[in-house]
Amino acid sequence: MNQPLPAQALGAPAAVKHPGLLAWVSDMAALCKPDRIHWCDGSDAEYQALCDQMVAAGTLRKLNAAKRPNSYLAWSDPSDVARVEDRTFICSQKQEDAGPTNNWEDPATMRATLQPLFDGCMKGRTMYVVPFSMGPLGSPIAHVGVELSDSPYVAVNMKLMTRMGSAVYDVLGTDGDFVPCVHTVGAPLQAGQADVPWPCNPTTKYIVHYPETREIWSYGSGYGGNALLGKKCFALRIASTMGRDQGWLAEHMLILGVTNPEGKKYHVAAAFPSACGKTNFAMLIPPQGFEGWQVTTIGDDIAWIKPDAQGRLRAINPEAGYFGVAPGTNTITNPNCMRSLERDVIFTNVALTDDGDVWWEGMGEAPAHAIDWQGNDWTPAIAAEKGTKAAHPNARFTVAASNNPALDSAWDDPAGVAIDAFIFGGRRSTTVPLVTEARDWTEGVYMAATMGSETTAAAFGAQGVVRRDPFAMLPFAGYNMSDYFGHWLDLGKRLQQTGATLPRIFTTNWFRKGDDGKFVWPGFGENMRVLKWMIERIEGRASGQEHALGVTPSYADLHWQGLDFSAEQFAKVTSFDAAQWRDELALHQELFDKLAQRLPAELVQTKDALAQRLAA
Ligand code: O2Y
Ligand code: MN
Repeated sequence: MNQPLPAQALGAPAAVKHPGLLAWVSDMAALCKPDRIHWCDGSDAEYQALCDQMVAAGTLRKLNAAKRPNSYLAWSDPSDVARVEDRTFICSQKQEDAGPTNNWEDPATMRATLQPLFDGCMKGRTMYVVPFSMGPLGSPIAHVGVELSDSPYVAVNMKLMTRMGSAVYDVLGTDGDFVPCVHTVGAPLQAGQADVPWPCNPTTKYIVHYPETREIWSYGSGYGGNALLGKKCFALRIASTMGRDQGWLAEHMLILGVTNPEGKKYHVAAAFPSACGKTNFAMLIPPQGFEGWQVTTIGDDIAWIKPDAQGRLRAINPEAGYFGVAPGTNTITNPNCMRSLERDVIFTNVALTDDGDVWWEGMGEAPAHAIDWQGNDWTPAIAAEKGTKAAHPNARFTVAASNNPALDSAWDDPAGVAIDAFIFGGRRSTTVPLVTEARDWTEGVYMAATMGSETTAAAFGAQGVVRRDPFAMLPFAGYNMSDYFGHWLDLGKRLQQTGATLPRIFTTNWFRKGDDGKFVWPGFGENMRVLKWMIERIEGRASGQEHALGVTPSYADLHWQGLDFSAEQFAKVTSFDAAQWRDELALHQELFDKLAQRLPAELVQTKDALAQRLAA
């Protein structure tokens, strides 16, 4: 039996006054058996020292400071490059509470499986104690977590991605709540054994959530969402269950501020599955013809949304940085993002150029020579001959939000921002119009529940298959998806009863293709035209046409200055075909069959009403 270390032997800083936190760290140290414990203070000096240590260990390369100041490049083990959905578990007491879309395991069984894996898992390594706040420190919408990890890469990424450091101990005081997160790369070192640049466990990975006790245990991977436990594990899976129990929402949504030329500001939260241009939308620059309009970023990936005393939904970005996909990002698709990446960045799995900078597919002109993400020579000729990518398709950048030139002035406001509209977007080459407004909350929840996206080769290996991704939360809901729909419906009902005005709900699809197989809608900054229509719908000044699916703009309802886009092209992206929609409804029914056990009756009624309108 492991003996917990006495608190004083843990080396905890004086600021830690929380007996529960000390006891837990002591227990975990006794289990994981690290050689050392390092309590992170979140300082710049600590960040620098950890980066220097990882450069010496070969985990990071320092980039050319003249080209990319204070920036680093990591190459992961080729087996450890993305979130592992098939190794991600929701271990609720009852299987029905995890629902049919999550991997479930009985908590006691899972604990018995993990116990021997974690026993001694940090031998030869340092256990980093990483205190972090998801959201502005002390905000009523924020919550605290503490991650124990044997990866210094995790510690530095957590500094960029969260409010990490000593101030969190003050927020915790002696008895504040925190979500305990334990992470190990699952590669203990025997005495004298040399380390590798990217330790991980090539065969065994577990990303485990215990929603009832609000714990996260992650084993075997050092990459992204598997290891930076504040992000998908806490801010979505655990937080969504907290939201269900406490009456709020944890959503896979970016948050934007939109200010019109009269200076009136609105806030929208938008959910998009992967490969739908979410980061581009989060950093949208209004195009020509939109002088006087301003779009600012509050968050790029996750929103925590709580009703205030007046029943208005207020949102914060629980994160403090961006962990975005590099490939495809360039000065045309996302100029603000490229400016954010000019300095102070950790890149993972992009290519290293001969002048000590980075490159990825879709960044711009290819270098004559580079070292690819696996450490091999790469040239355009090698790429043409062997199809080798310089950067892994899921290569990432980690950068603090403060680097974003379009950062919203209220992004760090503890009170959050009042949400005026929700947007749910998918990637569909046919069937789904450019934009549709829901007539009411229930219809909006139906639209979000049934949203789907065509898979891209980069993401899933097969192309063009429609994958249902309700609310873009399929891999991230920490509980039964049908209960999640019910929670949205109940919250809407409850707020309406208080007399509060609910946010409007819209769906979008930027990805309709013409007969030539090319996208019809120009996308990127031009999405502003749709955003403006939404804002003017909220203000009651834009008209729209009501039809079977909801309300859509006609050609004259959108602002076209600065873009040559004909009424015929517009018809191609907004038209819908009743026969195609009858097929679509059959696919909605497939989803509902899968989720039948606790599916709210309102959604079935909404589907039936839609079917009747389509038949009329
Ligand atoms: O593959 C990973 O570990 C990262 S996944 C990710 C990262 C940032 C934002 N969103 C996502 C996602 O999968 O939705
Ligand atoms: Mn995401």
